[in-house]
Parts: sequence; structure tokens; C-alpha cells
Amino acid sequence: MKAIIIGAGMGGATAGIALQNMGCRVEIYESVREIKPVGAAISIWPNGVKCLNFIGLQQQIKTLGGNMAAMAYRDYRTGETLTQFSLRPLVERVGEYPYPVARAELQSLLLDALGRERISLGKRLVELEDDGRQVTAWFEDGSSASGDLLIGADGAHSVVRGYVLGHTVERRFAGYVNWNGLIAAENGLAPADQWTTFVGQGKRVSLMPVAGGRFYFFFDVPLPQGLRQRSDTAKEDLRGYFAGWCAPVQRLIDRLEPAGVNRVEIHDIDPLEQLVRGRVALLGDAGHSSTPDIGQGGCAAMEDAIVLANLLRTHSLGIEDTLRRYQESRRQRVGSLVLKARKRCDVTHGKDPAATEDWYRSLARETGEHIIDGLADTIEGGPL
Ligand code: URC
Repeated sequence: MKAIIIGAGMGGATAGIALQNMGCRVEIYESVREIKPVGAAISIWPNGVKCLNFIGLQQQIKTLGGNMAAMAYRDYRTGETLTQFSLRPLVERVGEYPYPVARAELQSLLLDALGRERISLGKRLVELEDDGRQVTAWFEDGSSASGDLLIGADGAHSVVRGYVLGHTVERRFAGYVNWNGLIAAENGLAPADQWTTFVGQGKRVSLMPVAGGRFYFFFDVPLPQGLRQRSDTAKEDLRGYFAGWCAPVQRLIDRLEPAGVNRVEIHDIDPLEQLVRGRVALLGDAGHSSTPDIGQGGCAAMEDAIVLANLLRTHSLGIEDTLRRYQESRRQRVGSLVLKARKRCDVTHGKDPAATEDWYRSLARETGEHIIDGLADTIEGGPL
């Protein structure tokens, strides 16, 4: 069997490794000339970690992952702790640790495991054809590639999605802007082994431990789309939005290197009815584009990859049949993750200010159980 994969991001690379592990030939085509992941870091929750374990990267992910032993919410103005609790009960319940990781390091790990020679860069997909026996992809440079199946792992702006659905879909602006990056951990910011989030005014500032004594930080601010702000004005912009916030937040802004800060207008896409057409399947953001509010975008892409590879290995009624089974096994799961993230997004970012105030009050009563239940529920919905 030969698979053509469009896109060498997390989902495409994980699918490539999983398929190679089962003896499938894999060719990956990536539109950009240099792979630069969006976002400085990403949380790999235990459902995602299990997918990496499954494809043989258990030791490697452990090394890249931060030690996130605890979780805390703090009041934006006073810095007072609203709730703080160990994540150990979560780990014991689901059987694996969560690992926040630097995106570039994860990407590099995946590409090395895959074999970089499998990837052709600068290949922008322009057309697809499925003749019932083979799928052929044509690229902007006039070249083409054929295989028994094609996986569209070409991200939120997927071209393959248009082919599968027969129409284009609009991304939905989620109503907030996210600034993110990596910074050296220090106690003046937050404890180095804790995921700490400052909340207030429908905004948040979050610090997650990543290996190498670093934090992944992100700032969320409800804002309209299309403001004329750039990453290099991040410091001034954030000083304005977070005026009056407590000392650790001011310290974080002071320490930022604007060149390393990403500014992202957050979008998602309504859950899709269809993830496959004939011999073509959507995977990752191409098939379900989520806000980052439950940290499941990358995890869901990796789940897709291992489910698809497993079905291809264990079923024999033909590619089309297997892809339909993939769609049936994934559609509900990925749709529910998109909607769960959207719901959390709205509560966190003050869409209904009364609901957000209720949430702040509930954090002051939280002992960890409710939050861990929510996290475990999401994690246990995964395939492993
Ligand atoms: N939860 C996460 C979030 N990760 O696990 C993450 C969030 N990354 O709410 N937001 C973000 O940018």
C-alpha cells in the first residue's frame, strides 16, 4: 500500500510514522519550503501522549515534555490563588502524564522519526483526482504523485477539505487574540512545575512548564479581528491590555522578546459532516479545526493518525470501506472536541459576562475535582 500525505505538520507526520510502522509506503508533500509550526508550544494531554507512545516515541516525548505536576488559577489583580491542586489524580486515573512541549522540538522529533527524505517541500496542491483505483495529486510546479489513498493533513486552510466536501467552508473567528511564546522559567513568574493561569476581565495569562526550564506563555484578549498590530509591538500592546494586572504578569511582559512572540487571531470551524470521500481522508485541523481552549487540537490529529493506520492494518474490504470506518469512528469525537473547546472559549473570554463571572467564582470554590473530571473526560474519549 502507498499513501500520499498532504502536509508535514503534527498530524501528517504522525500519520506517516504510524503508516510506515505497519509497512505502508509513505510520501509526504508540504506546500511551504520551510516547516514552521504555528505557535511556540502545545499541550500534549495524555490521550495525545499515548498516541506518541504507540508509534514508538515514548522516551522521546518524556524528554521533551515539561513537568506539569500541578495546576493553579490566580486572580488577575491581586495575584491571589483561587485554586491550586496536584494533577497526580488525573495521571493516576488516565494512566499517562500530560506533556506541554515546544512545537519546533516536537516537529523535529516527528520528522526525524519519519525520515526527512520522505518529505518533499515546496509542493502546493492544486488538484486531486480519484479514479477508483488510485488517487493522484497535482502540484503547482506541474509535478504529481499517486497512491492507493491520500490523506489531507493540510491544516486549517486545507485544500483537500474543499475536494472532500465539494465546497469551501468559512473559518469562524472565535472573538479573541492569543499572543504566545517561550520564556525562561523563574519563580517570580510562577512555580516551574505548575500550569498557572491568571484570570480576570475575560482575559487570561497562562504559563505552562516545558522541558529545559522554560514556560510556554500565552495571553488571551477578547478583541475584534483585523487590528493593525504586529508581533513586534506585542510588549506595548500587552502593557495596555494588562494594565493593573498583578506583578508576575507585568514581569512576564517586561521579559518578553517581541521577535519570539506569535500573535494569532483564534478561529475554529463548525464540525464537518464528512471526513472522507472515496480514497481521500481528512486528518487533523483539515478535518476539525478547533480553538486551543482545551489543548486538544494536536492530540486529536494524532488520534486520527493512529486510528486510521490501525483500521488500514486490520480491515480488508478495500480503501474506501476502511476510510468510511475511519470517518464513523472519528466524526463524533472530533466534533465534540471542537464544540467543547468553543464552550470553554466562550466562558473563559467573557462572551456572556455573567457566565464568566460565575466561572471566576467557581474557581474560588474549586478543589481540583471538577477540573480534573473535565480533563479526564476529554482524555478518556480518545482511542487508547
Ligand atoms: N489549554 C491547553 C488551553 N492548552 O491545554 C492551551 C490552551 N493552549 O486553554 N490555550 C492555549 O493557547
